[in-house]
Amino acid sequence: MSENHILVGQYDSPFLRRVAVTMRHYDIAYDRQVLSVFSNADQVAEINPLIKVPVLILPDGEKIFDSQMILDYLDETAGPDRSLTPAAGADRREVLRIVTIGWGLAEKSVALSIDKNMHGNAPSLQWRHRVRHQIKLCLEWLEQRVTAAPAGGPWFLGDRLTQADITTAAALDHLAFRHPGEMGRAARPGLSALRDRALRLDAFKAVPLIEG
Ligand SMILES: N[C@@H](CCC(=O)N[C@@H](CS)C(=O)NCC(=O)O)C(=O)O
Repeated sequence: MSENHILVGQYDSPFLRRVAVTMRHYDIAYDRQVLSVFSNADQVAEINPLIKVPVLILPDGEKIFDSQMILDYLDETAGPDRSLTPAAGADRREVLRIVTIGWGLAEKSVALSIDKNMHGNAPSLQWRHRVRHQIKLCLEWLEQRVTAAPAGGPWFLGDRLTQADITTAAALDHLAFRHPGEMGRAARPGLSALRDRALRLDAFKAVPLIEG
């Protein structure tokens, strides 16, 4: 058993990355178990029957699956004064609303990668078209939200950094790296600025998308 938390998975997962950035932000130390869901599938299956990452293993051996469940645990551990998710009310609903779309954007970006890597011989063009359309609509929605931020930002909630910013930046960085053609960078100045700003945070710099 480890004294530290153990984070299972690779930083190129936008789901794992938002968890790792959040742990850095909260100063919660962790060790890594760097496993790929494809090339180390049997080992990941022993940890999570869904063969998915991230998984967080607590110092007492308890496992938490799914990035949103892990964030819930981390917010509780950090406490209400430091939590990146507001405790109640309209701010909480707005952050969770943006997190849901940012998290969904990450899911669609990963789906497009799996499609390109695994369905190359038998692509479903109709399905791919649908995912690309979902990505475009999520980007438009997020751009509108960040442009309407209180006092012009710099974050979704104005001057307060929240999980909405971290999740969205992790999703945008995955999309920009894996599928640059989908970003429409020039047409999304608000999101480009948000991503650039987030990547300059120490917590993000410590968690590079591509390791080594
Ligand atoms: N809802 C999950 C999604 C996690 C997820 O899909 N992770 C990818 C890696 S980026 C994965 O494990 N894929 C393997 C699979 O779905 O079979 C979360 O937010 O943690």
